[in-house]
Amino acid sequence: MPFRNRYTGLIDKYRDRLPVHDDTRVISLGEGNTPLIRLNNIPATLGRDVDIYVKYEGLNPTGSFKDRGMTMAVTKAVEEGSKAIICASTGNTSAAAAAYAARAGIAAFVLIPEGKIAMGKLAQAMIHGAVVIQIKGNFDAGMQIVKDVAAHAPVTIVNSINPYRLQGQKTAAFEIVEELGAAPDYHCLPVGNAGNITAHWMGYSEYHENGIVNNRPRMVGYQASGSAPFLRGHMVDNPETVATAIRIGHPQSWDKAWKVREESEGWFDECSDEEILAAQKQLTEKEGVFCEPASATSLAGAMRDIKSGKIPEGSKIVCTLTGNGLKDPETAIRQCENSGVMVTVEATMDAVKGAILDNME
Ligand code: AN7
Repeated sequence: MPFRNRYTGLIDKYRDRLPVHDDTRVISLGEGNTPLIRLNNIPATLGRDVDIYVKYEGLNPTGSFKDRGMTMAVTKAVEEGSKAIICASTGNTSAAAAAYAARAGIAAFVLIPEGKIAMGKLAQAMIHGAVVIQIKGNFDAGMQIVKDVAAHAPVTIVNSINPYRLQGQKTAAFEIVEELGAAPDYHCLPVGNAGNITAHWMGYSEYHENGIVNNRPRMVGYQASGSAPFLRGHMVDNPETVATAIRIGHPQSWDKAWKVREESEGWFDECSDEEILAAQKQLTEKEGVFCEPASATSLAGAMRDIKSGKIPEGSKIVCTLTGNGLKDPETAIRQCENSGVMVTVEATMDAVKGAILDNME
């Protein structure tokens, strides 16, 4: 059978590094194994000699990195006999929870901040049949309620405070090491609850301790300026940003992320909404890669730190693009209003020809 090479998800692939048994029923949608794309055009615009790769996590089954953690969390919930899962979410966790619960045949309850989640994510939670509870409050308020209610109802929390989530998410670091043949020099991520940066560090450290690789990257976490508790040094009560996925003021992995910064000799920094949107647009226009605004925070920060020399020439840098651009079509379209890329003309050959000639560079 020369062509038999079926990929069946990250639990199957990394079975001996994950907390599963031989007879565990795996709840999978074929997540993981996402592209690591080397940027061709953006590095030249920075005027620096660096290698930038983007890990396109938006190509997971529900369009974000959350699937890596959710396959583990739901697999373990089912193994432990749970009939329902619950989460608070800025959108992507709810989409993943809804899909994996559907796959497992259990119920999902998701708490989302009213009016503050991207359209694609809301559509996903609803179409997969989750019970969507909109709250008149933000993610942080929802998270507190979820913790309280799970102590009084038969539901399993699948937010990243569930340790199986980070176990699943650490596999992204494994994939990067396997593909590059070593860890990169810098790994940049957008930070909300700081679960993902923590999980990546776990993955790199596990491969390092096992002698699979002899280096580890500096971990760099970028936050949106209006939602940047790691920059303020304390929790933020009214987080705001166009990047609604990371509109989080009370990160759940606070202590863990500070430890990651210290152990990896990395840093945190912030990006304005304008920088985030500009990076999203540059990536789509110059590289053909479409990520959601929150995801572009990693590249926005990295580009600034490369230009300033804080990330030195000769570095190999990985930026995680956490979610797919299709999640948030409204922000994408808003980015292109008044840019002249859409013109409306009569339905005639002449009119269309005119539009082509007018817009040739
Ligand atoms: C696209 O869905 O917290 O630092 O409730 O959706 O691990 O929290 C989303 C987080 C980055 C931040 N990029 O990751 C949720 C949620 C995207 C995200 C983050 C999120 P963490």
